[in-house]
Amino acid sequence: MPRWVNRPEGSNWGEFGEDDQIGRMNLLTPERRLAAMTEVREGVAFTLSLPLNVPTIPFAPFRHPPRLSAACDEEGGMFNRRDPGGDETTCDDRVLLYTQHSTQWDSLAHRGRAFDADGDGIAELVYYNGFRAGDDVSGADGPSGESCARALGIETLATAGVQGRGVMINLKAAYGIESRAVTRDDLLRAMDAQRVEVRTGDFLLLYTGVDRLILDREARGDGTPLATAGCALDGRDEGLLQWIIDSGIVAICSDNIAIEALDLILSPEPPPIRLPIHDLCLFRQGIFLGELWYLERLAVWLHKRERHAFLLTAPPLRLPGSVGSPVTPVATV
Ligand code: UVW
Repeated sequence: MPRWVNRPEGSNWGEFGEDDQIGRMNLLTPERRLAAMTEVREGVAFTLSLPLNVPTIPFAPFRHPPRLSAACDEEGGMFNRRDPGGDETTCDDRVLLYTQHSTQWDSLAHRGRAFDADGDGIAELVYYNGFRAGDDVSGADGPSGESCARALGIETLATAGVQGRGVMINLKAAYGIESRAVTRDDLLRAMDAQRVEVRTGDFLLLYTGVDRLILDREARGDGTPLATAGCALDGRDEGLLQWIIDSGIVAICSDNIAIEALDLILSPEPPPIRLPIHDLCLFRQGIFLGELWYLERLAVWLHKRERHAFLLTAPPLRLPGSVGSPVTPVATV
């Protein structure tokens, strides 16, 4: 039995099964993965993550750089001393990690909304495919310290084999680094100019140039308003939402903070749906979002060669119950 009687308009709930937890990632078939391998022509690899310890981004002041420290042994002592009676030594460490501080994946447990899934006139908080806040996504520490998603956690992505065809649209080359909410027409114009072909099963990467602003921010010390810099998708454009639905893409990733323009959430009177791209992708369609990726070097390399496709390998941590994960993606061209 599905977990819902009503499903939201524009959603694909149930289409991959009533218990499905990976959404559009189901479209990444063995055949499509094989086809992605043909995009590797030179064997050059690009690491697409920022350092995990970039300074706190002002828009998300509750997410902090990792706090790394030495692990203790059973007696509470530190490692890195000579083994008793031997010549060897060991060093271990531990980390307090905000999973969505730097380069990251959002799982489908990251954003849901109030919706009358039962058809009883009462809007409850639900996530993709009707999984419930509380029962399925607790938002609290579990008894053994595990948090926070009993369903839809990032391990569902980790075990889905995150490797396929990546395709980049270079929005910085098309529109510069000024703040711009990118509509469907803007996107299609850029794709046309760059001869980008998006296929079912693709990971869509949007390069905006915000990664460089993040990396240079401390050196410049100029308080660059990262939340509104560069291009970001315009979630108010219904045509763009429909394009995402029709495209067959399995994920959208970008070097900016949130993939989408943040005008609504930053406005003095925000509407009920403040992050419409998150709503469409994570809640209605099961399309994964990758934020704060480091795309600059790959974008420059592709642009020079008038290429746009590559093999992308980007598994998150297999951390059961986590709603997000750091990731160190690799693009091979
Ligand atoms: C924002 O910060 C708006 O996005 P996310 O929570 O997905 O990182």
